[in-house]
Order: sequence, then C-alpha cells, then structure tokens
Amino acid sequence: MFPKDFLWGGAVAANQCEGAWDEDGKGESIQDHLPDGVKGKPSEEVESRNLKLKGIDFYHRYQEDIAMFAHMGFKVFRFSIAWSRIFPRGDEEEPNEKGLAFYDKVIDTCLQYGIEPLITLSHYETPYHLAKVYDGWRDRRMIEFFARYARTVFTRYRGKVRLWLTFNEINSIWNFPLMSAGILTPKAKLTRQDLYQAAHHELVASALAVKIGHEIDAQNQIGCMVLGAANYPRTCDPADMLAVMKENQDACFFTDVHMRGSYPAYARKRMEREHIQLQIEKEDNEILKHTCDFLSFSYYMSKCLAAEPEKYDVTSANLSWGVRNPCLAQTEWGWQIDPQGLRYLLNMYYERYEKPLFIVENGLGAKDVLLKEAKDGYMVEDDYRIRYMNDHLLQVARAIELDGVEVMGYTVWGCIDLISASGAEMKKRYGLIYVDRNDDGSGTMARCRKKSFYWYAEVIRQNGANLIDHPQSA
Ligand code: BGP
Repeated sequence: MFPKDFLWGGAVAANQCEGAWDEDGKGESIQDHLPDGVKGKPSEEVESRNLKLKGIDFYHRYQEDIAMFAHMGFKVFRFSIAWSRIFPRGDEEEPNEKGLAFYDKVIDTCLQYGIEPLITLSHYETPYHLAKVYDGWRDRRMIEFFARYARTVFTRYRGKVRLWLTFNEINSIWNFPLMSAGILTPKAKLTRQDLYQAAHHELVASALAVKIGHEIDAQNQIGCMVLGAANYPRTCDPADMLAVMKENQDACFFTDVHMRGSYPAYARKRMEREHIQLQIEKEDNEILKHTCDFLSFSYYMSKCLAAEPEKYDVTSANLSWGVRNPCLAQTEWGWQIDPQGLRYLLNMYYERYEKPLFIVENGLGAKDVLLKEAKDGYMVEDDYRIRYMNDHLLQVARAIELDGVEVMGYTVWGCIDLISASGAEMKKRYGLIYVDRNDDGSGTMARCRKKSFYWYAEVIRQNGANLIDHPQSA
C-alpha cells in the first residue's frame, strides 16, 4: 500500500504555535499585527488580544510536544522558521544568534527521536519591518533579503536538515497579498500588475533558494508549496469547464514556474492581454531554471466553478471561495469535505510534472469537546477527525497503488491544536493533541491526547494497513 519509507508526520507553523513573539531578540512579524487573522485589518500596534503572541507556547514546550509526536511514531515533523527570529527586521546583514540557537534545539530534539525535520522557510510570517518599509514582495530587494536568510539557515542546519519548502501556499498571494506576501497596501488598491510583479519576485527568490540550498548541500531536497484544491465544473456546460480551466491555470501558474523553470504560455498570454509588463532582470530567467525537487501542497477541500457563479450558493473555502457542490458535506467552517478530490489532485500534479509529491497539510478543523474524565487514555473522542483522515489517506493509497503517483509523505495539519490562520481563533482545532487554551486567552496550555492520537499512531505503525474502506470513500 504505502511505500516502506513513507514519511508519516504532522505540520505546524511558527506564528501559529511558538508564541514568545518578542523573546530572545525576535522582531515583529506581520502576524503580530493581524489579531483577527487573514480577514481582519492589520493593527498599527501589537495588540495583547492577539492569540498568536503566546500561541500554544511551543517555544518553551517543544521538548514535551516533540516527545508526544515521537510517541505517535512520526517520521517527519514539518515546522517553519520564523524569519524575524533570525533577521528581526529582515534587512540587516547579521543574523540573531539566539534565534538560530532555538531552532538548533528543535532540530536536535527531532533528530534524537529519529524524526526528520521538514522546514518551511516562509509561512505567512514576513518580518513586519519588510512589510512596512518595502511593502513586502512588491520590492525587488526582498529577493536579496530572502536569499541571505535562506543561505544562513541552510548553512547553519547543514547535515541535519535535508527537506525544505520555500514559501507556504505561494499562490494565496492573489487573494491575500498581506498574509501571503507581506504587502501592506490594501488589496483594493493593488493592480494586477502589482500582484504579478510581487509574484515574480517571490518566484525568483524561491528558485534562488533552491540554487543556494543545492550548492550548500547536494543532499538538500527543496520543494515548492501551494494551496491545492480540486476544482470541478458545477454543470456539464462547457462554459463551466472553461471556468475550471482558468482557475487551474491560476493555481498551476506557480507550480509550472517552480517545476518547469519558466513562465507557461497561458500566463504570458494573459499578461499580454491585461497589459502587464513584468520587470524581469536579465539573470532572472537563468535563476528560474533551478527547479524544485518535489512539489508539496495543502489539501482541505474541493470547490465548483461556473461561468455564471451568481446562480449558485457559494462556499467559503480555505483562503479562497467557489460554488458549492451539492454532493459534498462540509465542516463546521463550511469547507467541503472531499477525500476523492485528493486522489484527483495528486493525479493532476503527477501527470503534469512526474516529480515526487508531498501532502504537507490536510486535516479537520472542528470544535472539540473535552470529556469529563479520561477514557482509554484520551480526553477527546474525535471520531469525526479519524474518519476524515482515514478517508483522505485511503485516497492517497489509491493514488499510489492504482495510479502510480509518487508520494513522499503526509503531514497532518495542526498535529497539535494551534491558532488558526484565517480566523486567528483557538476553537477551530485540528490537533491529535488537545491544548488547554481558549479564544478569550484563558487556559493552562496543558496538553492531552485525543482519540485520534492513538488511531494515527496505529496507522503509522501498520504503515496504513489498518485504514478502513468506508463505502462512501470508494
Ligand atoms: C493553510 C495554512 C495553515 C493553516 C491551514 C488551516 O492555508 O497554510 O497555516 O492554518 O490552512 O487553515 P485555518 O487555520 O484558517 O483553519
């Protein structure tokens, strides 16, 4: 079913779990100014109500947390480095030693348990100074700052870390330029030209990081990361299918450049049509040729597209939106649940690039209820989460077994409860480990296991052999 060396694990991001927002020389990141998540306005000041400032205190509890991941049998742990811990402002020449030392400890703890670190260089946490002074990735100088940061961490963790991702969900720049690309100018004031130019800078920076990473250590495997969603036509009207094609082009724009090393024809044509003239320096096209070793993506849902979307109900989605699919159930946050969409997406990417794929985020955000007393060692009976993961993993197995897709691994999102990205809330929980923290800031931060903790441990132990084929997931 799953290959013997399949990388089972979990994923988090620094700004959603570390806390310690101003400790040991860390600079402010844009997340310290987004108390309401992606949909709220940025605050001028850092407001104490922002749950991310303390997160789930991973900064001080990483040992206990990684030990729990080890109990589940994790082979890999995906986390991000907070850029502003290493370069507090982002544009200085010298790194902050205390920030580097923190990740030494996290990495060493993982290695001690035989867990391989998978590090995201930039997960929605651009240093605030870069947003304020340079308007984030709109400014070409960001390439140089990012390259310096990447070089610093590749060098420091050389020989210990082999798996890297450049930008988390790089394609979310279209909808959320601030969180995704550190652009403080309000979205309404940005032109398509602005967004494409910023995307170009990020793409060059990403390819440059691949180049630098390979030069520093030939063992490094560096992937891109996109927000993946399966897109379906709402009806069999060919016009709906063309709406899907356009959406897929927007989504694959980033993977095409990352995996093929140049701008695809449809993107060049679209820019021409929209009178977008990218400023491309002469070295850029050479740099872009440094393609990624693998493609990674998040997968939470699918959506429908239609030529006339106003005729249908809409569905709020993971940082995007679309037309609702009447065939699918949805989560409490209105994300449509579609395990088969994951098999479809794996096939789409693999057919397109024939390079290894890594599912680095997938999971269920739900309102968990604590039991009054422990039952068989757990405090939350989250059968719904087990069912969600089971059904998705079964489709991964089918993609591997029946379709021949090469999948490197699977890291469940928010393996431990953390602050959500879109709503900056705690009550939307993804973890297999419960954290005692609430939206009003109360809670002891104590950790306890959910039923899914034991279930996932068994899945890993049996390398997926215990997954159940429910009739609906066939
Ligand atoms: C992805 C982000 C993550 C994460 C996840 C779930 O888009 O990469 O950071 O949070 O979505 O989203 P949310 O936390 O909004 O439920």
